[in-house]
Amino acid sequence: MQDYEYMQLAVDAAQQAQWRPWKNPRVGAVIVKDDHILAVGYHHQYGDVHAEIDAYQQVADKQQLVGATIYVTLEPCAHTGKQPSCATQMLAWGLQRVVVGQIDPNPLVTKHGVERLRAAGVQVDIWPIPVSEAINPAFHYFFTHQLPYVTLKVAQSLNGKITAASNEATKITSAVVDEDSHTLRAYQQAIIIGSTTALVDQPSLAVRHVHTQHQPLRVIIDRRGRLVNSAAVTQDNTLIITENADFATQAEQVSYLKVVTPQTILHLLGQRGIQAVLVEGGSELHAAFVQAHAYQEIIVYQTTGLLPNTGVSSFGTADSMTDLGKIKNVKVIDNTLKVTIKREEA
Ligand code: AOF
Ligand code: ZN
Repeated sequence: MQDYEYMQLAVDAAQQAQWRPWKNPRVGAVIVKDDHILAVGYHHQYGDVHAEIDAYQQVADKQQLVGATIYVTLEPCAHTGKQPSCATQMLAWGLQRVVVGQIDPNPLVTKHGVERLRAAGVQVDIWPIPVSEAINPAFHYFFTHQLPYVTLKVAQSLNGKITAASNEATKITSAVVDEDSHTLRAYQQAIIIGSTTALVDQPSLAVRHVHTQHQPLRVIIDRRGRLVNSAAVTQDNTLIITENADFATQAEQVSYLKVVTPQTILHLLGQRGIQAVLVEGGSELHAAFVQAHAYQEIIVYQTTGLLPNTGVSSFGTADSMTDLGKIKNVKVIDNTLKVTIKREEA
């Protein structure tokens, strides 16, 4: 087999972890000797052993590693975090060659892993295509921009409405679609909603149907302070962002910003180390993020049901969908189209 086939195996292995590595990247590793695969490993879960070590542990006779090649989708780490440094551990294996899918954008690691291996005489080749970014868009975006990667999520009727009327919650998706959107939630560190959605829907914003060890932070945008005295103020794992200074002094989880805009919200969340956020609406909040070009991706669950034409439109308008970006993927889930749109960076 050729290099690219082994690297593809490593990518496939990385993807198996799905949402479980959470804010760690999904990483895969394949160990090869004399054109034989010795092991395939990946980073299973946030806090667990890294991909290289997962593969290493599967090689019964460690002698076989002498002169072997490892294909790994992300640069082996050079720091001690929840796990000891992979690059350092790998030095003892007697590897001949390490093929790295992409340099790690985490400044604790960037190029240090590669340098450590090269300094010990190991041949390190960097893959010409950024392999890891395709698997971990939020991880790479966060470390290159110090801002969260933003996904806007909307479920709409065939005529582009999200509810029958404002101040009314309308359920338009099926249980099967809900399971998919909970998987989407499981990848995030925060979910943002507006105050109207908080008051009308009172969504728990928790990940259900999908097993995860990490619930995303609930972020409620409440510029005026309409949620004073509401249950949200004492709900755990919640952050309320407001321009109302009085409100902000009343509870620890209420943060004051002089001006609340998508940019100031994202800046605040980025400072808290949040890499991936899902903006679940309502339409005013979605419209603000669209206008500010403050998103990387939009997921539209397009159902076949109809809501009254007088209902509330997604993104505040009925006809803006075409300007949102390029459609990258369309999938059918239980009679519903799941459309993935990526914004074209200017
Ligand atoms: C690798 N292989 O499989 C992963 C890496 O706290 P830790 O020890 O888990 O370290 C997390 C950081 O290590 C993470 O931000 C990223 O830079 C790197 N993740 N590195 O060599 C892996 N998951
Ligand atoms: Zn590592």
